[in-house]
Amino acid sequence: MSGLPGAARVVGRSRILSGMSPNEAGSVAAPLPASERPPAEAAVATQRVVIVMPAYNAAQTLERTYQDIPHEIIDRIILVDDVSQDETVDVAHDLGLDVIIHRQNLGYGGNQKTCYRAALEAGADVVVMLHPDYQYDATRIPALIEPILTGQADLMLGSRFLGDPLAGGMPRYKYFSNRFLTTVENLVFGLHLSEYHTGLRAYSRRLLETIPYQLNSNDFVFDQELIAQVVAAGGFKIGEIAVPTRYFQEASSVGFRRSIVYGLSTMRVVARYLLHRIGAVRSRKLRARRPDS
Ligand SMILES: Nc1nc2c(ncn2[C@@H]2O[C@H](COP(=O)(O)OP(=O)(O)OP(=O)(O)O)[C@@H](O)[C@H]2O)c(=O)[nH]1
Ligand SMILES: [Mg+2]
Repeated sequence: MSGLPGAARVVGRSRILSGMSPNEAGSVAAPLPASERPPAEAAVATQRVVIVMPAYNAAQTLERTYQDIPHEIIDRIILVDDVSQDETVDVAHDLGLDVIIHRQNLGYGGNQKTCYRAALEAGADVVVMLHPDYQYDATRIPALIEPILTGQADLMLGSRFLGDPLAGGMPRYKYFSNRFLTTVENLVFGLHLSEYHTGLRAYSRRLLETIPYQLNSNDFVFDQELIAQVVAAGGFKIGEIAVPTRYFQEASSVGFRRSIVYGLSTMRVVARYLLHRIGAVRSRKLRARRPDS
């Protein structure tokens, strides 16, 4: 399958192996003023980086997540609240975030639709999607977005499976089901990613403007549908970097039952992609093409 003409290329393997030290990733040197930088570097520095956080009951973890963000390279942080039952909105306001509040609970995918629309409206060149539950290390954001800023990638994933997910507390059933789904998705999509199920991702503006993510599910499978769309569109480059795994009480609401539903939904996405590729059942969601591909 890897020879499929439309398949996206995986880039960034070398940086994948560049270690996961949060300190190293967090200590990005202060940038020179734009006027003193070489043209390519200045072009990178003028790009707008927007972080979006799809939030649901994140009051306990939001501030910690926020504190790890490398603010010197971020233009804006947008939090979309999906009718949380706790003080998420108050905490977000106290932190000075841009807050959008849903009138009714739409779910994780529905929340991301609002996130990306708002980020594009805010003029983002690069959009980082970060879960506000402190499960993903925000100090890794500079390494995550660099390949997009320099035009080497359109989609970057923060992968826990380039490290040791079990040591970070990932439940064994999630570990094995993630491995299984990732193997199947790699086979069908023709990629060599180490995981597809991470809550730390970054997208180029060009990608978000091309992919009709508005057509996707409002549930957790949204993330998998989006990757299938990116692969189907052809020509977009996908990369990954290592991020540590962190599991703790407030960082995980998806239990065994919901994981089963998620796994089955992911298999359906893969099957739909296959049927679309062989021309048996064309899917509207998978029809978009990268403009210049
Ligand atoms: N909008 C919305 N977001 C939700 C909902 N449930 C969870 N989320 C958000 O989706 C993100 C992922 O959900 P989690 O409960 O953290 O999933 P998880 O158990 O960590 O998933 P694993 O990493 O596979 O263990 C979190 O940042 C939540 O804020 C929901 O009903 N609506
Ligand atoms: Mg979580």
